[in-house]
Amino acid sequence: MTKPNTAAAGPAGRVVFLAGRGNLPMMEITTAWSTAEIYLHGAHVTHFQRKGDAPLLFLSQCSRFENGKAIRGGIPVILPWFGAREGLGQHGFVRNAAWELQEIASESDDSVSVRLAFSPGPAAAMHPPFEASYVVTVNDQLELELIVTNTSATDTLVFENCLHTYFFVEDITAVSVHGLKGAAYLDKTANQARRTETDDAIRISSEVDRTYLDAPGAVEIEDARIGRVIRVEKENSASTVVWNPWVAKAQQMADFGNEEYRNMICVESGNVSANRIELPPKQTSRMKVRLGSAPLS
Ligand code: TA6
Repeated sequence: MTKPNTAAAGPAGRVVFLAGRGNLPMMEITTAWSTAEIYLHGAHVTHFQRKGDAPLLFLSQCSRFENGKAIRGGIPVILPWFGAREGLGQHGFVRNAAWELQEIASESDDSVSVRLAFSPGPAAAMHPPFEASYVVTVNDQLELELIVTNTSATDTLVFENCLHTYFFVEDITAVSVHGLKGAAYLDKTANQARRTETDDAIRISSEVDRTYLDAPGAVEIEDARIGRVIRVEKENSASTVVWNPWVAKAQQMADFGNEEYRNMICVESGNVSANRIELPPKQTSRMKVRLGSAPLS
């Protein structure tokens, strides 16, 4: 294991520490298959790209990179709640906070793993006590594991988690999302109306903001323009959220370009709403997400 704050060079994997956008500390990871970028701010993965492939993740050209603000794009880590909370920030507080680098492992197969830990600050003080760590493993895929421990000796920790992944697409009108047929979902564009997915292939031609519940299965994003299929595999994630802001919402977001809705789709993996987690005292919850891509056959 390499101590933090040094460039790690494994058999072929490499981690370099840089001052990223907004001068925020970030790690640039190179493997035989791919490159990735992770900011300590929010433990935010902002880039993953397999050699010869288009970037897997979307990152807004208008994103802010400043403490206390969420980065727009990449993979926001959402904890300990999803969505709005009266008088509190949306999507919890860990995505706006600095995480600590705990260790870097460069495996013999050229994978590079980075483990980060959430260091509770003032924002966490008003919330029941928990510890969180996040392991990002980079090879020809991107594997993410979000680990939450209830540090209370007496109380159950009720929380939501979500890896709010923004995927890059060439043209949203040539994209379809597969794997959610038959799942119940809450439609945020219709005041959280409860509906059932009837389509094998979900296509986007207006704002879509759906929380699919009891949906633990893999989801695929087919991009006909790039000619690739992105596969999202999950362990211990019962919810999938599909979001594209479309025109009006895109214009309302200061940290998102008016036309950028054409080049992104969020397919988010977590445990939200009725799938929230109730974690007994001193217990640990682990959620794993694996992101890969292949040519569209
Ligand atoms: O995951 C979908 C969603 O909840 C949308 O409703 C929209 O609010 C999006 O998250 C982005 O939220 P943010 O707080 O990052 O602007």
